[in-house]
Amino acid sequence: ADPIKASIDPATQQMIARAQELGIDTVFDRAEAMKPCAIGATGICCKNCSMGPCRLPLPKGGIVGEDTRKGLCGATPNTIAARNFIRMIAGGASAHSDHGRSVAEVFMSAARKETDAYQIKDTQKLLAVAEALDVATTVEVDGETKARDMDEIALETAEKALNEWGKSEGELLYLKRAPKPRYELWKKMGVLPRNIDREIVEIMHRTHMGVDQDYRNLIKQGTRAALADGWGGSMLATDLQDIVFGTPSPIQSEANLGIMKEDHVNIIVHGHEPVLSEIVVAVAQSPEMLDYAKKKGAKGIQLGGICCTANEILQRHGIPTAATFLQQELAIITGACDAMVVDIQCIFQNLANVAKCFHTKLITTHPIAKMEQDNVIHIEFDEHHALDDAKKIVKMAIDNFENRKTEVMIPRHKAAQVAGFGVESIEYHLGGSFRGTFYTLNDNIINGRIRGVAGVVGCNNARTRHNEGHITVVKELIKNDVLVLTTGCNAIACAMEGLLTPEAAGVYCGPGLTEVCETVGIPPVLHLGSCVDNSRILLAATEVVKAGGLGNDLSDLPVAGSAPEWMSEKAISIGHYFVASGVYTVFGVGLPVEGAPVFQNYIFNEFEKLYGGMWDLEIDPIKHAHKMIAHIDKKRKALGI
Ligand code: BF8
Repeated sequence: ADPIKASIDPATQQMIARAQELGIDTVFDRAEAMKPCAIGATGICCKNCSMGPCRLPLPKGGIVGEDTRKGLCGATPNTIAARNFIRMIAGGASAHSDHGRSVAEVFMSAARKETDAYQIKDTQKLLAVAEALDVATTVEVDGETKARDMDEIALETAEKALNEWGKSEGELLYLKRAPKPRYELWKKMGVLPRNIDREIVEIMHRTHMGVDQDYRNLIKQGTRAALADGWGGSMLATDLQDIVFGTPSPIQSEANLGIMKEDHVNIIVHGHEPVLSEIVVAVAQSPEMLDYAKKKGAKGIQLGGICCTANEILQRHGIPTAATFLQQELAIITGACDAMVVDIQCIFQNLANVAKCFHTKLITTHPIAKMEQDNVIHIEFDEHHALDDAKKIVKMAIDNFENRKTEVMIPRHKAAQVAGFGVESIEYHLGGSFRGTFYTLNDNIINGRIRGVAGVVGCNNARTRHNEGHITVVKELIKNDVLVLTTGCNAIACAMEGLLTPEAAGVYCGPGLTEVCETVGIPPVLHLGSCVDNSRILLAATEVVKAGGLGNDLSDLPVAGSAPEWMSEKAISIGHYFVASGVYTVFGVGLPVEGAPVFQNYIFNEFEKLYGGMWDLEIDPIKHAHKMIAHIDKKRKALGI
């Protein structure tokens, strides 16, 4: 691959060239060598039974007259694309929600006081979550209302939370956190999720050969499962992590491969669940381990994160971000990565092959995510002996410092960032002291200084130039006075580009947004965390509705969503719960619905009439941003502002 064509980031370009010099292939090379299947990429390959795969390509020149394409069973392109689409939602929703379940289990052990490693850190958040889960926070004693014992609240909250995955009747309790008209709409549409696991299982059933054959009914189940992700599994993951690890608040740090240090032991944590990385952070910063590292000839221990683990430990501890999704192999190719510790999701299997060329210890830690290569070490992490596991891992990295064999080459590039935003800190910075929560933000939207708010999120994708879509879309939005909320790998890309600093306002923003950012001292792009933390965007938007003056429902707001470089099934689930929550959502790269025009039209256009939000696809990043701005303007006009 040509390094310049592969990425806009100089550190990445430098490291791709380095990999080539060393004869190591990376995702960028593999993307050139293997082209995607055009039929699969457009959503019209059905491999749900072994009479197929049935491939139904669009005829050259498009459909003329009736669309007669069908699979062996008669499945139409719409049925096939809808089935594939909601199976992606099932994959994504299960990834977020199973992560949430692990956190709920850790929260339960903390509530039961079964572990030394985890405690209840944020009792404020615990009380808020308890309330949302219908857990009493007060008791009546002799006719007097008193605060209920915190341990009791924690225990009951943990039980109620865990119940959300598999309760036998009722509906998800968090749905009522949405604005009332939104909840009522979901009810009317028949899409209120019953429990998290059930909606995912039902997708697998309905998409089995010969079950649901109506694309409208299929996507309805997709909507239910996606809502169970956004307003269920993901939101619970975020909330319970905040309770156990602390709610983030603005914090300074740095981003890009240049955060690694040649004279330090470099430990890279990569994946998604903060359950392990939180403890690794604590252990790596302990005097005992620092002394040990110094004894072994290192100046200290440098921690760095990749993917959403990076976002989690950045938000809560200011640990610098080493890399986006597509740079993961490059972190090892620096020759300075003494250990890479991975848990779940977004981890390349090829890391093991790259690690073989270096001294790097690649450590898997999760029982559901192992690798077949024999140079990979598996240290299974368990919340009941979390500290011992973390010590073992950190010590292994330190012991490995002296084994570096290839010449170290760490790119010098890194950028400063301010991260750690959330509903609470937006309220703090953009709230009003008298008029309640999000008043100042609403006021600035109404007076036009802020034209609207965009959630720009999601992955990198080797099918498009690394970070180019992310950065172009975000810069175009802030130039047009749209405040950006970011998560996931978009947040990392923005950090690497220097967009997560208050100073970026004066450089890249339109006059209105510059004024607001400079007055309150915030960056024009607010980092809200990992991909499960997209739930923070839902709740922030709900606070905006509550603060008044901008309509009664999420679909009334001048907001839009975007994932310019998406690749994962999780992104589809997120996109769909944004859409079903009333948000116009644009994806880049391509969507696996293009081969089924009727289904595509249904979720791109008809959906707006049903949910107020709809999907769109735009590969050109400037046009992509302007479609979002046009939607924001349409909503402003409808509000009369
Ligand atoms: O959950 S943005 S590449 S890291 S999937 Fe993966 Fe995509 Fe990055 Fe986090 Ni989200």
